[in-house]
Amino acid sequence: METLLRLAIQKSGRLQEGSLELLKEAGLAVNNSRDQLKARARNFPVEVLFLRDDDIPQYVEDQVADVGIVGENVFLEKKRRNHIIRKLDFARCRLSIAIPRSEQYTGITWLEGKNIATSYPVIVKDFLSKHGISAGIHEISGSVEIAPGIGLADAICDIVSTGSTLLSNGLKEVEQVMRSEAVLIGGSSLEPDKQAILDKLLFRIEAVKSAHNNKYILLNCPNEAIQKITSVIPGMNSPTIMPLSKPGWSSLHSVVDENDFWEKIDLLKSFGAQGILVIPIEKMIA
Ligand code: PRT
Ligand code: ZN
Repeated sequence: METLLRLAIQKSGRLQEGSLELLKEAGLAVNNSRDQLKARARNFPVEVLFLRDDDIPQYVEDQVADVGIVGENVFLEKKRRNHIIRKLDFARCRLSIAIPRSEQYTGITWLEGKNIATSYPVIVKDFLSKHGISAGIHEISGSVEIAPGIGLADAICDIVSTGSTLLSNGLKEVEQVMRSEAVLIGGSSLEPDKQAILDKLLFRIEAVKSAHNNKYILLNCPNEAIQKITSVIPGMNSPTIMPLSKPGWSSLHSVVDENDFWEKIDLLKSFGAQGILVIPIEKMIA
């Protein structure tokens, strides 16, 4: 029987789209019709299991799944025998403590002796004990943000993304407990043929992620500026330079990191670059 790497992803919710999108960009054709529990990629030895995110760390520990995609917050909360294989750079959010806007927050000691409602009791307990605070923790599984309003708790600890849920519930964020993003987790070590499939998948994920972080850049510049410009955008190896039909001018092609993109553009302009074109890269293999 053919060896398959079993990858658990969220069945429905905030991680599902990003997980499927990543697999698609990595070239895996996965059918996802509603109500199915698993799907075999048509062109890659991976079987995708669709599960509730909270259950994924356990399934990975029990080797029902070989690897899984969850939020870092869930990974930390579940404290299973899992490790992070790779951060995946989507579903970014933070886990924060929030209190009613009308309260005056005096620092972390404000929380001493208070009641905190959360779906993340393990993480909150760790955070409080790290700061020497003792507070009651009230575990609830959903709609945590309404707890202070109905008198269930003095504070909450929940996922924040834009902050609009807190705002519309009259709460303000006072402590950031952790930052989170989607992560690929694994359990115990894999048999060699599964590890080989995982390595192949990771290679593809790497190509997809570096493509997202880089742009292809084309520009025209006077020949005197080529050296200076090359020092700013050296590219993967070195830029491609082609003469323009206009004497003394060249066209230069390279790759630029998305993160310091705008600063570099300003610099390139000051060196005399013109006609700058920036194009997304589909895949990038160093
Ligand atoms: O059904 P299942 O158990 O699988 O899903 P779930 O309901 O437990 O999880 P889901 O789909 O809501 O979230 C899955 C993961 O997405 C979380 O564990 C986080 O790692 C990540 N994530 C990213 C978020 C958010 N952004 C987010 N905004 N998870 C939840 N929220 C919620 C938050 O709980 C709050 O209610 O959105 C609200 C806050 O959003 P803002 O934009 O108003 O601040
Ligand atoms: Zn969940």
